[in-house]
Amino acid sequence: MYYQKLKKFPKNFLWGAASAAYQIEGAWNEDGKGPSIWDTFSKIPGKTFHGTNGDVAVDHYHRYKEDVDLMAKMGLKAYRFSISWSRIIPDGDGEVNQAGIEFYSNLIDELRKNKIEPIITLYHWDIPQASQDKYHGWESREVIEAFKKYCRAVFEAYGSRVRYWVTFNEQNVFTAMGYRWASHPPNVTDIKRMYAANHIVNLANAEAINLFHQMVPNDQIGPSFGYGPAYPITADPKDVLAADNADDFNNNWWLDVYCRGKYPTLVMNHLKNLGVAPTVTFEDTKLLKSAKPDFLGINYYHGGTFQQNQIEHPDKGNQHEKKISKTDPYLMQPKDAQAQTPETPMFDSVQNPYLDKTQWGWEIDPIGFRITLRRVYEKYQLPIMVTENGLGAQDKLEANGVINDQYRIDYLQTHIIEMQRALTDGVDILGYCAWSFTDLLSWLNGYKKRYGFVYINRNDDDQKDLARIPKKSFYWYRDFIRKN
Ligand code: BGP
Repeated sequence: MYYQKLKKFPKNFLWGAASAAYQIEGAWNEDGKGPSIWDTFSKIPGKTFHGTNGDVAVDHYHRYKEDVDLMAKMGLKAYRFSISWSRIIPDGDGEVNQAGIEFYSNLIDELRKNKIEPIITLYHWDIPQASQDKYHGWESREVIEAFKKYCRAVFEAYGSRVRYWVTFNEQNVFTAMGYRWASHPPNVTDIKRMYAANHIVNLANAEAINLFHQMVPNDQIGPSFGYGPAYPITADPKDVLAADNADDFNNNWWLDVYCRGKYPTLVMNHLKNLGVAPTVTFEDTKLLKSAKPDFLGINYYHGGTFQQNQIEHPDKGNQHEKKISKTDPYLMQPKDAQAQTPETPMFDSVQNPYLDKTQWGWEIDPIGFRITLRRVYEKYQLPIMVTENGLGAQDKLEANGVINDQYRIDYLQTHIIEMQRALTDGVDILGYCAWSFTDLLSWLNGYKKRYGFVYINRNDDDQKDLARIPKKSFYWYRDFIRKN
């Protein structure tokens, strides 16, 4: 690559960290909160790692002041968190729960007092159980009105104090995990239902954006997408085509709808041929086209590498090692069950021989981050907010109270440099939220897989004292933010 002097991050760049309600709050049934689908699902035996759940999580609900205090000590400029819908409207579409409104109101005030920009996610996977029961959750159009009612309540309560809003977190992940693999609620394995629910979420996303623009005209809103660049394993045009197909199925299928109000032709045709395409009315298309996000949230962990499918091309033999993981939500083929992925004859997911992996087998690919930012920006021309990026690892609390997570520092540093290269290339980036601020509950990996700058003294079967202990990466990020 030719030599380029790196552009400086702008003064108002939002150096942040992120979290999600179910993964940190706890207090699952306190102060009027109703149960969400995760409260129910995590209690089905065998569904989560060692039966872990978010009943207590890291008790952020009771310790938010201590947590914000640590954020301030770190010099954080932004904090992304999600609102639990069933704390605001416990039964999904009935009365607003004032105690719920108050909790986030206090959190926002605490953040603002410390000059930390709140970034709110409206939906990080936890629809009220009541809406699931009453409307079949995202499978029914009626849920859109309920979602709008919840949005209206929080835009009204916090609109004047919060400038950045995320509609849906990783729609690609929660629909696939929830409806294809049954590894998330609502525990379904039916791709026709998955594509139908996904379409309803698209409509809800568009309605939320339009409502926001009416109610909070000067601030910004957009979805957060779990993006992975698609690489072909070789220069064989058949592999290149496979990677193109994967890109369409894994990325464009959502991003085109968010940014252009239209499903990509190839995937739509394929789904129609398979008889699993969603029903899209004329009115739907009008709505999707009318909603314009102000920015795109990108969650980046890793990409995917693809080869021509072995069923379609048996002559090729199986040269490349297939990728299979039961707990990686970014994998199109987490289980070797072709029946559940009738779309995938168009591509096979394989290991990338050039990349190292995390303890959980996720590829570590900082350059893929630059590729991500450039591809997405060039294609959709929207400012990008990096809403998640980070390393899950088994951290060790040493006898002297130190957590030496140099590997996390290395991970973040290499990714941030690639982000700076993308910025230098010309990508408009608003901020970077590392996943996560404190350690928290990993949906399917319990409390063992840690991401935080702050260690939480608990494990899967023992809540211990939930003490907050800054890791080495905490001080590294603090110094990094100061310098930048
Ligand atoms: C993203 C989610 C986060 C978080 C992260 C790490 O998909 O938006 O909520 O969980 O992935 O995933 P995991 O905990 O499975 O390692």
